[in-house]
Amino acid sequence: MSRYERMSAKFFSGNRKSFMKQMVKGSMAIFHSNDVMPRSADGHHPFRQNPDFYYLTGIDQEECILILYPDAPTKAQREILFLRETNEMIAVWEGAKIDMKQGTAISGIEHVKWNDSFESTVAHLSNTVSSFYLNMNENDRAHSELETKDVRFAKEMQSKYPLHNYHRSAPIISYQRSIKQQEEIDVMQKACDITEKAFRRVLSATKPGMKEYEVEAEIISTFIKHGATGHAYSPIIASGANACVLHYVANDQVCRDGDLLLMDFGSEYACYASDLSRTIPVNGRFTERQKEVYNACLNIHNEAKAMLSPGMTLNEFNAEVKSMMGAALVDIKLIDKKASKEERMRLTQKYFPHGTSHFMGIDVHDVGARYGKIEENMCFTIEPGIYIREEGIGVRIENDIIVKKGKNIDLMENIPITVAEIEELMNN
Ligand SMILES: [Mn+2]
Repeated sequence: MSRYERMSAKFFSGNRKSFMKQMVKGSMAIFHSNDVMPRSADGHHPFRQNPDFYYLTGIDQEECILILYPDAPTKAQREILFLRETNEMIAVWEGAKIDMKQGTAISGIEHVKWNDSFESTVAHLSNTVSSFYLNMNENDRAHSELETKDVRFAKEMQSKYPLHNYHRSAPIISYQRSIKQQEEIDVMQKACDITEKAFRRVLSATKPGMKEYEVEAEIISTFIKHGATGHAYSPIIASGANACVLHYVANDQVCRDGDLLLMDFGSEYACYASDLSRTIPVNGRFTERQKEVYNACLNIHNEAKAMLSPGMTLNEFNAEVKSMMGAALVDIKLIDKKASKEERMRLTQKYFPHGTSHFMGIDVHDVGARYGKIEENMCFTIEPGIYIREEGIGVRIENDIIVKKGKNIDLMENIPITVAEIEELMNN
């Protein structure tokens, strides 16, 4: 059972095949499910599958393991999936887990075993391989005190098999995941469409005097109603000057008449993210100044969207948008025309202190090479913002884009974005 329409076993098989093609001879790769993260007492946080494990298997369940061994002695040992067996206790408290037949149907892996035979299987095959590929979260923005399943496992393997060679899976699979296939684009489109529904709901529900969390409630209710797992990340619902706090997630203030409301939220569907930012007037009408700032940001958004293309690096692209923003900030009188180049850069950074784009996919800040060249079918957000603390104005406008050699695909092109569209929908 699954809340979402499953992706095809063919997709997951293809991902494994591509990965195996890049392994060195005589090696075995091992991937794990994520830990179930403890909360407090006997509670735990909602389970979130390891993105690489999901990408290779489609199995959205804890305590599962994958072995890839392309030149194994027998065909049955080339791909082995280990699942958590349902016992009487699990059946009563949690319900049935994925069984072997379902495991094959979901992943396309013929050879499925229970996870209690994993260690003996590795021991049995270990003397036929010279190296292991192990996985780790190598996201360059990650920082955590916690030791993940992958790190614990790597230490365990290295102490058990100290004479084998070890390779990192992350560089291979990160690159694979950064190039989106049609089936992934379809799923992300679905996530974006659910996000659109929530935004339209917000446009008709928002009124002066509402609490920010009441707006948040409209969003999550729409997400769940349409089959999303929930939020792809903590939603930001920031009215007035709160919008100038980039990661504001308290969402507990009153939306006041005359203020803008900046929202950054996205549904997660079938383990894939969407990521939207919109800024609307709480009372349904932008003031002249708000309109001026909003349209400056929207122009940059549109120009950046058209400019993003294969061949440039993400850093080059971000730098280019920054300089476009510098000019826009002169137009809306936040930077003096005669300011020196250094002064202009300093002030641009003050009013637009973040990058324009990040990779998106299974994770909202997805894997991808910051210093590599942008390629066709990579997915990025485009999210310029202008934050004027002294005026209590913060604007960010964000869509999700698939890079194409010709015109890019905007997965959010149907989501209202102009001043006229937003005002009309808020007032009818
Ligand atoms: Mn984003």
